[in-house]
Amino acid sequence: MNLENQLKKILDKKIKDASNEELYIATLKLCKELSNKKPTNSKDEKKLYYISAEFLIGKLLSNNLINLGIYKELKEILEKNNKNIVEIEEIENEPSLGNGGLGRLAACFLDSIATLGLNGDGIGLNYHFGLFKQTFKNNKQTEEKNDWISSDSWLNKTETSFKVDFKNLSVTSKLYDIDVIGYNNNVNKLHLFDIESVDEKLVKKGISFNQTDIKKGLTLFLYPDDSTKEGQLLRIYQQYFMVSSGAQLIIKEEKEKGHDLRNLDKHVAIQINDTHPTMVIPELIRLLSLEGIEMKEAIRIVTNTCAYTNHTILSEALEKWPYEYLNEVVPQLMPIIEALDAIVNVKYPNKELAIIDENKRVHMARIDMHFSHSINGVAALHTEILKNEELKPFYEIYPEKFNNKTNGITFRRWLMHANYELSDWLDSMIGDSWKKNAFDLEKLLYFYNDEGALNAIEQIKLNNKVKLANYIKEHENIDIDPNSVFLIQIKRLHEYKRQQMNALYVIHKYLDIKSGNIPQRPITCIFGAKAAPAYTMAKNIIHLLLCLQDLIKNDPIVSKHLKLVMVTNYNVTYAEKLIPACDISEQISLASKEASGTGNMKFMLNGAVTLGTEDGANVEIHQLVGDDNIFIFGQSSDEIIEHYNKHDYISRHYYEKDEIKKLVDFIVSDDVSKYGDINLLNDLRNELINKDWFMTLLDLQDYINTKEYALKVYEDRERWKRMALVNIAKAGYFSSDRTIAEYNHDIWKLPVKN
Ligand code: 26Q
Repeated sequence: MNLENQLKKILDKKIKDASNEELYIATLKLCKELSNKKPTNSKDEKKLYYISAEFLIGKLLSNNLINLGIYKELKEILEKNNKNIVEIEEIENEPSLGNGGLGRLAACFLDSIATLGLNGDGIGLNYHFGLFKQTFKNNKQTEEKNDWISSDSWLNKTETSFKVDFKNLSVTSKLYDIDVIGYNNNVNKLHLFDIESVDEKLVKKGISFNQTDIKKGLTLFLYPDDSTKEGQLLRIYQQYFMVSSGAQLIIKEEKEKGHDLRNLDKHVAIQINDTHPTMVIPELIRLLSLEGIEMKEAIRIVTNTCAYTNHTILSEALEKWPYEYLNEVVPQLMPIIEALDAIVNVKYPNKELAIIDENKRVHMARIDMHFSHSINGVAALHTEILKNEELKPFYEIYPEKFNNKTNGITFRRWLMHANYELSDWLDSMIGDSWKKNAFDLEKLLYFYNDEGALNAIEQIKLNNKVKLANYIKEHENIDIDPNSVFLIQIKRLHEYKRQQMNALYVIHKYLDIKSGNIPQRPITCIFGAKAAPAYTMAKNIIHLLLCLQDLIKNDPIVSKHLKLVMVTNYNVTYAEKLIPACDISEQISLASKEASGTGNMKFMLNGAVTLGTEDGANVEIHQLVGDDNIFIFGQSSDEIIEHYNKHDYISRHYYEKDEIKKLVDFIVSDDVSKYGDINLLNDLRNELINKDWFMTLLDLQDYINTKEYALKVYEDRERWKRMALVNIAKAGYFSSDRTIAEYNHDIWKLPVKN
């Protein structure tokens, strides 16, 4: 049956008579039907389980249509009936199952694992209200529950269910699956566990709820506030619930395949995405012991099965749970954690390596490093810093375990879907082999001096800017000029990412315009960021951005030349609109602090030029595009690490320098504070002057100078178009297909088909 008839059959009416809602549901059902007919992997193959607290998958409709190979055909059928696929896509709620880079990486990885035909499923949790929905009131961030699950969703209820025991209670886990459809390939699963007894009514106002009601509340939110003991215990409940359900699923599947659990490491690979799923190690050891395997042997099997990815070097993000908290929730794991600690202590009597420290805190990453066979960082620089600085004592004892896997992104979502105009144009110029072999994008270099090609790149960018301007008008009620230059910083709000430095640039530009220096072309600075609800300084930075947005909007002179837009509730869907429209990609973290970044790769792929520090994967972008196609500023990671070691950075010294003082003081001027809360602005200013742990003022002048230079180069349109072309052409390395092929070759060793 052809596609049109299939759709009509599900709809049970004519396409032209159906509403967008009806068409969305019908298309969703159609995808599920087609997905069911796709091949799954053979039962005997080795299988990967990618365990992660986050899977920031984004909307799935268009992605699934693309990967099923029917997007274009369906779009045409709908058009013929006067329907617009973009409007139908809007019906879908974006799943709120992640927070930032780590979660989006997990989603890109699932796409690539399925696309490469590898046998690998994801394991995570089905958070009913996800992270949170961000709104702004009085120029401050407020949080609301994100009620994303609708009656017709991609979640498929299964019959699979497990009992998960805690110290004082037991819960039943229920498994929901989402199909992960590979691009022209087979189908894997994202397994999301939920508690049977979940009760959404527990949440009364905003995102607050009784955190001690585990039976009702365990799967309500991702990263519930952990500023209290109850909050921390809830996180432990969540983590154990995830890994215990996951471990039981793995063992069940192995038994069904008739595999001997003593050969688990031959049949199964487990990737532990940061430390949140670490308890899977002691839990699997416990379960194997219950199956009659001797403890020592169980430890060997689990170590050979598990591999750990580190995503951060910020010490506050490395999880350390008080022994007593773990004991209060999962006492059954404690003898195992004690035994692992004892093994380590005997072999390596070095406090830095101990799992349980002198303050009786359990270092989760240390469990991972001792009892898995692979430890990887997520960009070349990051892995080097892990080896030589942060995890040095571990590198010394386990050099063979350390390896680098530079992150990647799926080009299906971040080019074919988000920027179909560029994608189609690339097909017409260089063929479509890049969709399976991303390095083929380099063929574009052939057109380096081709005026027609360069103009096409510029025109596509302009079209995307017009689309974004319309979207921002509709969603934020702010007018932006598509002919202005778009500078975009979109990522979680964190001091190390230095959105505050960008805000200080905006102040610089504001004052410059006020004093009569009119920029050659209007400048549009766009931000998108959520702050963790308990992270006060991050919220203060958002407050400053929103106040500046108002200040500029209400200034009839300045607003002709400068705009600041802080988009509301930045998420994957918003990123898909912002990234294709960007001219200058802001990647301005303090060198050594951003493990990799993946937004930087998405921008590059879409023809934006990076303005950044030598941090994370920016280093590799720089190497690929060369000095002429990127704007680098700021001190190097070696210099920064030295400042930390010598304690020689004193922000006040930088503050005292003339222009910087003026910019920092402007934060608390009447001009700004009339739009907000002077106390919050004061706190932010004081932080910058007296502490500035992430060295904003150190790099500020260099940042301002480099940004001014980038804006000047932007006016050399011929040069800029070539820069955009080189960035697109060199982005192939950042395909997550390449990353996943490396994980598989070095760590998982699953059979590769075709
Ligand atoms: C830790 C302790 C207690 C509570 C929460 C956490 C916690 C939560 C989330 C720690 C870390 C995260 C998320 C980290 C993350 O997203 N890291 C990003 O991972 C990306 C993919 O590798 C990198 O590109 C980014 O550089 C890195 O910041």
